[in-house]
Amino acid sequence: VRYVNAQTAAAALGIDPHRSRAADTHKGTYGHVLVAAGSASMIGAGLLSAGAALRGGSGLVSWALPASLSPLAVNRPPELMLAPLAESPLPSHHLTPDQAAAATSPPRSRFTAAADSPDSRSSAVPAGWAAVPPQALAGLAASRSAMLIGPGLGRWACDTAWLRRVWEETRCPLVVDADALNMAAEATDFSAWKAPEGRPTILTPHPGEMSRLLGIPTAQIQQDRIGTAIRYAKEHGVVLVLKGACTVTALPDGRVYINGTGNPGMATGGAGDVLAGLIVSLLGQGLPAGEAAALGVYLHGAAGDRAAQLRPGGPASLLAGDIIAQL
Ligand code: NPW
Ligand code: AMP
Ligand code: MG
Repeated sequence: VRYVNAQTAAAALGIDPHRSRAADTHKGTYGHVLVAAGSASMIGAGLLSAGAALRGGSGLVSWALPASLSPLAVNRPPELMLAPLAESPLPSHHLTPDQAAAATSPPRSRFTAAADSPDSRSSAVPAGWAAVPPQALAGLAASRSAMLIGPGLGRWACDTAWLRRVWEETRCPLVVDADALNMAAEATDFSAWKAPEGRPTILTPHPGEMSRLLGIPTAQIQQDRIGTAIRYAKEHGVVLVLKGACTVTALPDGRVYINGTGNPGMATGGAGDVLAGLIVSLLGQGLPAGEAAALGVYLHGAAGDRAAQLRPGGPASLLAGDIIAQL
Protein backbone atom coordinates (compact mmCIF):
# COMPACT_ATOMS: atom_id res chain seq x y z
CA VAL A 1 0.00 0.00 0.00
CA ARG A 2 1.38 3.42 -0.94
CA TYR A 3 -0.12 6.56 0.50
CA VAL A 4 -0.15 9.14 -2.28
CA ASN A 5 0.36 12.79 -1.38
CA ALA A 6 1.28 15.92 -3.26
CA GLN A 7 5.01 15.36 -2.96
CA THR A 8 5.19 11.71 -3.83
CA ALA A 9 2.34 11.04 -6.21
CA ALA A 10 4.16 11.59 -9.46
CA ALA A 11 7.38 10.06 -8.15
CA ALA A 12 5.54 6.97 -6.90
CA LEU A 13 3.95 6.57 -10.30
CA GLY A 14 7.16 7.37 -12.18
CA ILE A 15 5.38 10.10 -14.11
CA ASP A 16 6.31 13.68 -14.92
CA PRO A 17 3.63 15.68 -13.01
CA HIS A 18 3.88 18.58 -15.44
CA ARG A 19 3.27 16.29 -18.40
CA SER A 20 6.03 18.07 -20.35
CA ARG A 21 5.92 17.67 -24.09
CA ALA A 22 8.76 17.09 -26.50
CA ALA A 23 9.05 20.00 -28.93
CA ASP A 24 8.46 18.00 -32.09
CA THR A 25 5.24 16.26 -31.02
CA HIS A 26 1.84 16.84 -32.55
CA LYS A 27 -1.77 16.11 -31.64
CA GLY A 28 -1.45 12.58 -32.98
CA THR A 29 1.10 11.95 -30.24
CA TYR A 30 -1.49 12.50 -27.52
CA GLY A 31 -4.22 10.13 -28.52
CA HIS A 32 -7.77 10.38 -29.83
CA VAL A 33 -10.30 9.28 -27.25
CA LEU A 34 -13.97 8.44 -27.66
CA VAL A 35 -16.47 9.39 -24.97
CA ALA A 36 -19.80 7.50 -25.11
CA ALA A 37 -21.89 9.43 -22.60
CA GLY A 38 -25.00 11.52 -22.08
CA SER A 39 -28.69 11.18 -22.84
CA ALA A 40 -31.66 13.50 -23.14
CA SER A 41 -31.95 14.23 -19.43
CA MET A 42 -28.23 13.97 -18.64
CA ILE A 43 -26.51 15.63 -21.56
CA GLY A 44 -24.30 17.43 -19.03
CA ALA A 45 -22.58 14.17 -18.12
CA GLY A 46 -21.30 13.95 -21.70
CA LEU A 47 -20.20 17.57 -21.69
CA LEU A 48 -18.37 17.18 -18.38
CA SER A 49 -16.59 13.93 -19.20
CA ALA A 50 -15.60 15.02 -22.70
CA GLY A 51 -14.60 18.46 -21.38
CA ALA A 52 -12.33 16.83 -18.80
CA ALA A 53 -10.80 14.62 -21.50
CA LEU A 54 -9.93 17.76 -23.49
CA ARG A 55 -8.25 19.38 -20.45
CA GLY A 56 -6.56 16.07 -19.67
CA GLY A 57 -4.34 16.68 -22.65
CA SER A 58 -5.77 14.38 -25.33
CA GLY A 59 -4.80 15.29 -28.88
CA LEU A 60 -8.39 14.81 -30.01
CA VAL A 61 -11.65 14.03 -28.23
CA SER A 62 -14.81 12.75 -29.94
CA TRP A 63 -18.16 12.50 -28.21
CA ALA A 64 -20.27 9.54 -29.38
CA LEU A 65 -23.98 10.15 -29.06
CA PRO A 66 -27.17 8.76 -30.64
CA ALA A 67 -27.66 10.92 -33.73
CA SER A 68 -31.12 12.04 -32.62
CA LEU A 69 -29.51 13.68 -29.56
CA SER A 70 -26.92 15.67 -31.52
CA PRO A 71 -28.97 18.88 -31.33
CA LEU A 72 -28.50 18.76 -27.54
CA ALA A 73 -24.74 18.94 -28.03
CA VAL A 74 -24.86 22.25 -29.82
CA ASN A 75 -23.31 24.14 -26.90
CA ARG A 76 -20.32 21.85 -26.60
CA PRO A 77 -16.82 23.31 -26.51
CA PRO A 78 -15.73 24.00 -30.09
CA GLU A 79 -12.65 21.80 -29.60
CA LEU A 80 -14.88 18.77 -29.03
CA MET A 81 -15.78 16.65 -32.06
CA LEU A 82 -19.09 14.83 -32.37
CA ALA A 83 -19.51 11.22 -33.52
CA PRO A 84 -23.27 10.84 -34.14
CA LEU A 85 -24.35 7.19 -34.21
CA ALA A 86 -27.35 6.34 -36.35
CA GLU A 87 -30.23 4.62 -34.61
CA SER A 88 -31.68 1.48 -36.11
CA PRO A 89 -35.28 0.23 -36.15
CA LEU A 90 -34.01 -3.33 -35.62
CA PRO A 91 -32.99 -4.57 -32.17
CA SER A 92 -29.50 -3.19 -32.38
CA HIS A 93 -27.55 -6.26 -31.30
CA HIS A 94 -29.31 -8.38 -33.92
CA LEU A 95 -27.93 -6.42 -36.85
CA THR A 96 -25.61 -7.97 -39.42
CA PRO A 97 -22.12 -6.47 -39.65
CA ASP A 98 -23.15 -4.59 -42.83
CA GLN A 99 -26.18 -3.08 -41.14
CA ALA A 100 -24.06 -2.12 -38.16
CA ALA A 101 -21.48 -0.46 -40.41
CA ALA A 102 -24.28 1.48 -42.12
CA ALA A 103 -25.29 2.79 -38.74
CA THR A 104 -22.05 4.71 -38.38
CA SER A 105 -23.05 6.89 -41.33
CA PRO A 106 -25.32 9.88 -40.70
CA PRO A 107 -29.06 9.13 -40.64
CA ARG A 108 -30.84 9.57 -43.92
CA SER A 109 -33.70 11.97 -44.31
CA ARG A 110 -36.97 10.58 -43.04
CA PHE A 111 -38.43 11.51 -46.41
CA THR A 112 -36.12 9.16 -48.31
CA ALA A 113 -36.00 6.34 -45.80
CA ALA A 114 -39.44 4.92 -46.64
CA ALA A 115 -38.47 4.51 -50.31
CA ASP A 116 -35.31 2.58 -49.50
CA SER A 117 -34.87 -1.18 -49.44
CA PRO A 118 -36.74 -3.19 -46.77
CA ASP A 119 -33.70 -3.38 -44.50
CA SER A 120 -33.34 0.38 -44.29
CA ARG A 121 -34.54 2.63 -41.50
CA SER A 122 -38.16 3.66 -41.46
CA SER A 123 -39.42 7.07 -40.40
CA ALA A 124 -40.32 5.55 -37.01
CA VAL A 125 -36.74 5.07 -35.95
CA PRO A 126 -36.52 4.46 -32.21
CA ALA A 127 -34.25 6.93 -30.50
CA GLY A 128 -31.55 6.66 -27.90
CA TRP A 129 -28.66 4.40 -26.96
CA ALA A 130 -30.71 1.18 -27.15
CA ALA A 131 -31.24 1.81 -30.87
CA VAL A 132 -27.52 2.32 -31.58
CA PRO A 133 -25.96 -0.97 -32.72
CA PRO A 134 -23.35 -1.87 -30.10
CA GLN A 135 -21.05 -3.14 -32.83
CA ALA A 136 -21.18 0.30 -34.46
CA LEU A 137 -19.89 1.87 -31.23
CA ALA A 138 -17.23 -0.84 -30.79
CA GLY A 139 -16.24 -0.43 -34.46
CA LEU A 140 -15.80 3.30 -34.03
CA ALA A 141 -13.69 2.73 -30.92
CA ALA A 142 -11.37 0.42 -32.87
CA SER A 143 -9.59 3.41 -34.40
CA ARG A 144 -9.45 5.37 -31.12
CA SER A 145 -6.76 5.21 -28.48
CA ALA A 146 -9.24 4.66 -25.61
CA MET A 147 -12.98 4.79 -24.94
CA LEU A 148 -15.07 5.84 -21.95
CA ILE A 149 -18.60 4.47 -21.67
CA GLY A 150 -21.23 5.21 -19.06
CA PRO A 151 -21.67 8.72 -17.67
CA GLY A 152 -25.28 9.87 -18.04
CA LEU A 153 -26.41 7.05 -20.34
CA GLY A 154 -29.48 6.40 -18.18
CA ARG A 155 -29.68 3.34 -15.96
CA TRP A 156 -31.78 1.31 -18.35
CA ALA A 157 -30.46 2.89 -21.53
CA CYS A 158 -29.83 -0.53 -23.08
CA ASP A 159 -30.17 -4.18 -22.19
CA THR A 160 -27.28 -6.22 -20.88
CA ALA A 161 -26.88 -8.00 -24.25
CA TRP A 162 -26.16 -4.58 -25.78
CA LEU A 163 -23.57 -3.75 -23.16
CA ARG A 164 -22.02 -7.19 -23.33
CA ARG A 165 -21.33 -6.78 -27.05
CA VAL A 166 -19.64 -3.45 -26.42
CA TRP A 167 -17.64 -5.04 -23.60
CA GLU A 168 -16.52 -7.98 -25.73
CA GLU A 169 -15.98 -6.22 -29.05
CA THR A 170 -14.24 -3.03 -27.94
CA ARG A 171 -10.55 -3.53 -28.70
CA CYS A 172 -9.10 -0.27 -27.41
CA PRO A 173 -8.44 0.42 -23.72
CA LEU A 174 -11.75 0.97 -21.95
CA VAL A 175 -13.05 2.98 -18.98
CA VAL A 176 -16.46 1.87 -17.64
CA ASP A 177 -18.35 4.24 -15.35
CA ALA A 178 -21.79 5.12 -13.98
CA ASP A 179 -24.74 3.67 -15.90
CA ALA A 180 -22.59 1.21 -17.85
CA LEU A 181 -21.66 -0.22 -14.43
CA ASN A 182 -25.29 -0.17 -13.34
CA MET A 183 -26.33 -2.07 -16.47
CA ALA A 184 -23.47 -4.55 -16.01
CA ALA A 185 -24.73 -5.12 -12.47
CA GLU A 186 -28.08 -6.20 -13.94
CA ALA A 187 -26.37 -9.11 -15.71
CA THR A 188 -26.42 -12.14 -13.45
CA ASP A 189 -23.35 -13.50 -15.24
CA PHE A 190 -21.31 -10.29 -15.37
CA SER A 191 -18.39 -11.95 -13.61
CA ALA A 192 -18.20 -14.39 -16.54
CA TRP A 193 -17.91 -11.65 -19.17
CA LYS A 194 -14.51 -11.89 -20.82
CA ALA A 195 -12.65 -8.86 -22.04
CA PRO A 196 -10.60 -9.34 -25.22
CA GLU A 197 -7.10 -10.62 -24.48
CA GLY A 198 -4.84 -7.84 -23.29
CA ARG A 199 -7.41 -5.04 -23.33
CA PRO A 200 -6.74 -2.66 -20.42
CA THR A 201 -10.01 -2.07 -18.56
CA ILE A 202 -10.72 0.42 -15.77
CA LEU A 203 -13.93 0.43 -13.69
CA THR A 204 -14.71 3.59 -11.69
CA PRO A 205 -17.63 2.86 -9.30
CA HIS A 206 -18.69 5.02 -6.40
CA PRO A 207 -19.73 2.97 -3.35
CA GLY A 208 -23.36 2.86 -4.51
CA GLU A 209 -22.38 1.45 -7.90
CA MET A 210 -19.96 -0.98 -6.25
CA SER A 211 -22.80 -2.18 -4.03
CA ARG A 212 -24.92 -2.91 -7.13
CA LEU A 213 -22.03 -4.74 -8.81
CA LEU A 214 -21.39 -6.96 -5.81
CA GLY A 215 -24.98 -7.25 -4.58
CA ILE A 216 -24.02 -6.27 -1.03
CA PRO A 217 -24.91 -3.17 1.03
CA THR A 218 -22.92 0.04 0.56
CA ALA A 219 -22.07 0.05 4.28
CA GLN A 220 -20.35 -3.32 3.96
CA ILE A 221 -18.16 -1.97 1.16
CA GLN A 222 -17.28 1.13 3.16
CA GLN A 223 -16.16 -1.02 6.09
CA ASP A 224 -13.44 -2.60 3.95
CA ARG A 225 -12.82 -0.34 0.98
CA ILE A 226 -9.24 -1.46 0.37
CA GLY A 227 -9.95 -5.18 0.65
CA THR A 228 -13.03 -4.92 -1.54
CA ALA A 229 -11.14 -3.07 -4.28
CA ILE A 230 -8.12 -5.41 -4.20
CA ARG A 231 -10.24 -8.54 -4.37
CA TYR A 232 -12.35 -7.21 -7.25
CA ALA A 233 -9.35 -6.07 -9.29
CA LYS A 234 -7.59 -9.42 -8.90
CA GLU A 235 -10.65 -11.55 -9.55
CA HIS A 236 -11.78 -9.64 -12.63
CA GLY A 237 -8.43 -8.61 -14.11
CA VAL A 238 -9.40 -4.93 -14.15
CA VAL A 239 -8.19 -1.72 -12.55
CA LEU A 240 -10.81 -0.87 -9.94
CA VAL A 241 -11.23 2.73 -8.78
CA LEU A 242 -13.44 2.80 -5.67
CA LYS A 243 -14.37 6.46 -5.34
CA GLY A 244 -15.20 8.63 -2.33
CA ALA A 245 -12.99 10.27 0.30
CA CYS A 246 -9.57 8.61 -0.02
CA THR A 247 -10.32 6.91 -3.34
CA VAL A 248 -8.78 3.45 -3.63
CA THR A 249 -7.20 2.41 -6.94
CA ALA A 250 -6.48 -1.34 -7.09
CA LEU A 251 -4.55 -3.04 -9.87
CA PRO A 252 -4.95 -6.66 -10.94
CA ASP A 253 -1.35 -7.38 -9.87
CA GLY A 254 -2.21 -6.51 -6.25
CA ARG A 255 -0.78 -2.98 -6.11
CA VAL A 256 -3.09 -0.43 -4.52
CA TYR A 257 -3.00 3.36 -4.27
CA ILE A 258 -4.88 5.42 -1.67
CA ASN A 259 -5.48 9.00 -2.75
CA GLY A 260 -4.91 11.96 -0.46
CA THR A 261 -6.25 14.80 -2.59
CA GLY A 262 -9.85 15.97 -2.87
CA ASN A 263 -12.41 17.45 -0.49
CA PRO A 264 -16.12 17.17 0.40
CA GLY A 265 -16.91 20.03 -1.98
CA MET A 266 -16.51 17.38 -4.67
CA ALA A 267 -19.62 15.62 -3.40
CA THR A 268 -21.55 17.35 -6.18
CA GLY A 269 -23.27 16.12 -9.35
CA GLY A 270 -20.89 15.55 -12.24
CA ALA A 271 -17.62 15.30 -10.26
CA GLY A 272 -17.36 11.59 -11.15
CA ASP A 273 -18.09 12.29 -14.81
CA VAL A 274 -15.11 14.67 -14.78
CA LEU A 275 -12.90 11.97 -13.23
CA ALA A 276 -13.89 9.39 -15.84
CA GLY A 277 -13.08 11.82 -18.67
CA LEU A 278 -9.70 12.65 -17.17
CA ILE A 279 -8.78 8.99 -16.73
CA VAL A 280 -9.71 8.05 -20.30
CA SER A 281 -7.66 10.98 -21.53
CA LEU A 282 -4.54 9.74 -19.69
CA LEU A 283 -5.22 6.18 -20.81
CA GLY A 284 -5.50 7.34 -24.41
CA GLN A 285 -2.18 9.15 -24.11
CA GLY A 286 -0.53 5.80 -23.55
CA LEU A 287 -0.23 5.53 -19.78
CA PRO A 288 -0.66 1.98 -18.44
CA ALA A 289 -4.16 1.51 -17.03
CA GLY A 290 -3.10 1.46 -13.37
CA GLU A 291 -1.04 4.62 -13.68
CA ALA A 292 -3.70 6.41 -15.75
CA ALA A 293 -6.28 5.63 -13.06
CA ALA A 294 -4.13 6.52 -10.04
CA LEU A 295 -2.74 9.70 -11.61
CA GLY A 296 -6.21 10.71 -12.83
CA VAL A 297 -7.63 10.28 -9.32
CA TYR A 298 -4.77 12.30 -7.85
CA LEU A 299 -5.01 15.17 -10.38
CA HIS A 300 -8.81 15.27 -10.12
CA GLY A 301 -8.59 15.69 -6.35
CA ALA A 302 -5.79 18.25 -6.62
CA ALA A 303 -7.80 20.28 -9.14
CA GLY A 304 -10.80 20.02 -6.80
CA ASP A 305 -8.68 21.33 -3.94
CA ARG A 306 -7.52 24.32 -6.01
CA ALA A 307 -11.08 24.98 -7.13
CA ALA A 308 -12.33 24.90 -3.51
CA GLN A 309 -9.64 27.35 -2.42
CA LEU A 310 -10.75 29.74 -5.14
CA ARG A 311 -14.38 29.72 -3.97
CA PRO A 312 -14.93 32.71 -1.67
CA GLY A 313 -17.27 30.72 0.55
CA GLY A 314 -15.23 27.52 0.55
CA PRO A 315 -15.98 24.09 -0.89
CA ALA A 316 -19.76 24.03 -0.49
CA SER A 317 -20.38 25.99 -3.70
CA LEU A 318 -17.97 23.96 -5.82
CA LEU A 319 -19.28 22.80 -9.20
CA ALA A 320 -17.95 19.90 -11.25
CA GLY A 321 -17.06 22.32 -14.04
CA ASP A 322 -14.79 24.19 -11.58
CA ILE A 323 -12.67 21.03 -11.34
CA ILE A 324 -12.19 20.97 -15.11
CA ALA A 325 -11.13 24.62 -15.05
CA GLN A 326 -8.31 23.83 -12.59
CA LEU A 327 -6.88 20.80 -14.41
P1 NPW B 1 -26.95 6.05 -0.37
O1 NPW B 1 -27.79 7.27 -0.50
O2 NPW B 1 -25.84 6.22 0.60
O3 NPW B 1 -27.69 4.79 -0.22
P2 NPW B 1 -26.58 6.81 -8.24
P3 NPW B 1 -25.57 9.18 -9.55
C1 NPW B 1 -24.33 6.13 -3.15
C2 NPW B 1 -25.29 10.91 -14.07
N1 NPW B 1 -25.05 12.29 -13.69
N2 NPW B 1 -20.12 7.16 -0.33
C3 NPW B 1 -25.35 6.85 -2.32
O4 NPW B 1 -26.25 5.88 -1.83
C4 NPW B 1 -24.22 9.89 -13.78
O5 NPW B 1 -23.16 9.87 -14.74
C5 NPW B 1 -25.36 13.23 -14.60
C6 NPW B 1 -21.20 6.42 -0.03
C7 NPW B 1 -26.04 7.76 -3.34
O6 NPW B 1 -27.35 8.12 -3.00
C8 NPW B 1 -25.02 8.62 -13.85
O7 NPW B 1 -25.19 8.23 -15.18
C9 NPW B 1 -25.25 14.58 -14.33
N3 NPW B 1 -22.26 6.25 -0.88
C10 NPW B 1 -26.40 9.05 -13.30
O8 NPW B 1 -26.38 10.46 -13.33
C11 NPW B 1 -24.83 15.07 -12.98
C12 NPW B 1 -22.19 6.84 -2.06
O9 NPW B 1 -24.84 6.12 -4.48
C13 NPW B 1 -26.05 6.89 -4.57
C14 NPW B 1 -21.09 7.63 -2.41
C15 NPW B 1 -26.66 8.57 -11.88
O10 NPW B 1 -25.50 8.76 -11.08
C16 NPW B 1 -25.03 14.01 -11.93
C17 NPW B 1 -26.10 7.73 -5.83
O11 NPW B 1 -25.69 6.98 -6.92
C18 NPW B 1 -24.56 12.62 -12.37
O12 NPW B 1 -23.13 12.54 -12.39
C19 NPW B 1 -20.02 7.79 -1.50
N4 NPW B 1 -18.92 8.53 -1.78
N5 NPW B 1 -21.31 8.12 -3.67
C20 NPW B 1 -25.52 15.58 -15.41
N6 NPW B 1 -25.34 16.88 -15.16
O13 NPW B 1 -25.90 15.18 -16.51
C21 NPW B 1 -22.49 7.63 -4.05
N7 NPW B 1 -23.05 6.84 -3.10
O14 NPW B 1 -27.93 6.40 -7.88
O15 NPW B 1 -25.83 5.85 -9.09
O16 NPW B 1 -26.67 8.26 -8.89
O17 NPW B 1 -24.23 8.90 -8.99
O18 NPW B 1 -26.05 10.58 -9.45
P1 AMP C 1 -19.63 10.51 -8.57
O1 AMP C 1 -20.33 10.09 -7.32
O2 AMP C 1 -19.53 9.46 -9.60
O3 AMP C 1 -20.14 11.82 -9.12
O4 AMP C 1 -18.11 10.79 -8.15
C1 AMP C 1 -17.81 11.77 -7.19
C2 AMP C 1 -16.34 12.14 -7.27
O5 AMP C 1 -16.06 13.12 -6.28
C3 AMP C 1 -15.40 10.98 -7.02
O6 AMP C 1 -14.19 11.17 -7.70
C4 AMP C 1 -15.21 11.07 -5.52
O7 AMP C 1 -14.01 10.47 -5.08
C5 AMP C 1 -15.18 12.57 -5.30
N1 AMP C 1 -15.67 12.86 -3.95
C6 AMP C 1 -16.95 12.81 -3.54
N2 AMP C 1 -17.02 13.08 -2.22
C7 AMP C 1 -15.76 13.29 -1.79
C8 AMP C 1 -15.16 13.62 -0.53
N3 AMP C 1 -15.91 13.75 0.56
N4 AMP C 1 -13.81 13.76 -0.47
C9 AMP C 1 -13.06 13.61 -1.57
N5 AMP C 1 -13.56 13.33 -2.81
C10 AMP C 1 -14.89 13.16 -2.91
MG1 MG D 1 -20.75 9.07 -11.25
